[in-house]
Amino acid sequence: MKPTIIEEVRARKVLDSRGNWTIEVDVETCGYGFGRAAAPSGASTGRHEVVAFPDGGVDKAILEVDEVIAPELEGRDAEEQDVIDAVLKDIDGTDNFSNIGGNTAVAISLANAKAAAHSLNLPLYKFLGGSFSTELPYPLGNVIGGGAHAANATDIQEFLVIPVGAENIAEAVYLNSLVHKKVKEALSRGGANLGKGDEGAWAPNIGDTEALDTLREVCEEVKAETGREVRMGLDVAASELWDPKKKLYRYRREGRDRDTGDQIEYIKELIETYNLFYVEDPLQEEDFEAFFQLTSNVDDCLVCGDDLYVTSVERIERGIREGSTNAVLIKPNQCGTLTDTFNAINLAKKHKLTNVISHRSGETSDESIAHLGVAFCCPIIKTGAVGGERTAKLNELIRISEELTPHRAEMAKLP
Ligand code: 2PG
Ligand code: MG
Repeated sequence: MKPTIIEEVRARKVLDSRGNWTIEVDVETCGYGFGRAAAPSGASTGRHEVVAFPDGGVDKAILEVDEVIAPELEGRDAEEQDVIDAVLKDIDGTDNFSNIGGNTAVAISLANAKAAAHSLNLPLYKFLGGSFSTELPYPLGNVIGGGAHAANATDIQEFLVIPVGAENIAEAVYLNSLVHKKVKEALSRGGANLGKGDEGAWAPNIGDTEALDTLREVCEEVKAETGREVRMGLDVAASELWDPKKKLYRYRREGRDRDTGDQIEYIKELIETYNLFYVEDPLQEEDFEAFFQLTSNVDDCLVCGDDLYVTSVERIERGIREGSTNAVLIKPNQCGTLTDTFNAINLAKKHKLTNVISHRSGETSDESIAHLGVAFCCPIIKTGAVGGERTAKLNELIRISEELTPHRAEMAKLP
């Protein structure tokens, strides 16, 4: 029998980094292949994401795996990822995974790929990417945050850094953590509180401009000390600020409302003032046109869609037609399967959009996205800067780079 034939699929509930239950799946093959994956979860979820869990929550999802999904998958070939993913869609029978849950699907889909890779004695990135997987993504990590990820902090959800001057992955991940440390020092000098948000970023009781000024100062300090450039970015998570009735972006802490035109001007101004490398979801998730207005008016800045696209091929196609962004955030659990994730990445790549593979705010120590980033040649990985569930991915990239070293372990080319 082929070593990749699935022998057993098991599901259990485990805690995520917010202390909520999530689903973890083990897949075993008859060639002693083993794959384990756990689903993450969002706090600022996009409206068009697939449904994370069915009615009845994680317990119902596990029951579904035991009674319906596992018997259907056992005996099939784990190497045929597209078939496995199609079976999951078939069993679910909806277009948003509301019956079995997108998180159930993504945990099975990833565990399946890992089991197939293991059966063939290959690391996941190599199994998925083959000889194309030779470069490492730059880590994009948030070091200050607020919005839906922390109470009484900034209006903007994430203040991010990317070590564009790093020469290798170890240096890159260290530079982000160095910024994180120095932000703490800078904030305590200024007397700000030092709580943390869901992703380990500092969540001080300060305004957006103060956060940006602090971060700029720290990036300059790091450059002076190490000679390496670290650029800044934002995840505005603008759908969280948007009031659909008033048609205004409401910055509660700042005490200011902005209409769509003001919002575009404001973000443009921030990009120019702070030389931002990256801006995610600067506008609300339904406004493809406003995204276009911004993207077509800025130079040298990645404008990225997260809630806008929710890793959906149809929505990315629309963004391409309308010129909405020049980058796409990729979160496997927004669409539910590895096949759909792969299709979204390929579509974006074909149209010269930059792919950013990403964690969720609620995470586990699952390191799959590090492999997906390398396998699918995403030049950037967004996965926080510190904290066990974040460093699980960052440290995995260091391990992968070691495996690549005899041939090449270069950093990806940034746009
Ligand atoms: C985001 C993410 C991750 P969440 O908005 O990009 O940083 O947050 O998982 O809560 O959607
Ligand atoms: Mg986002």
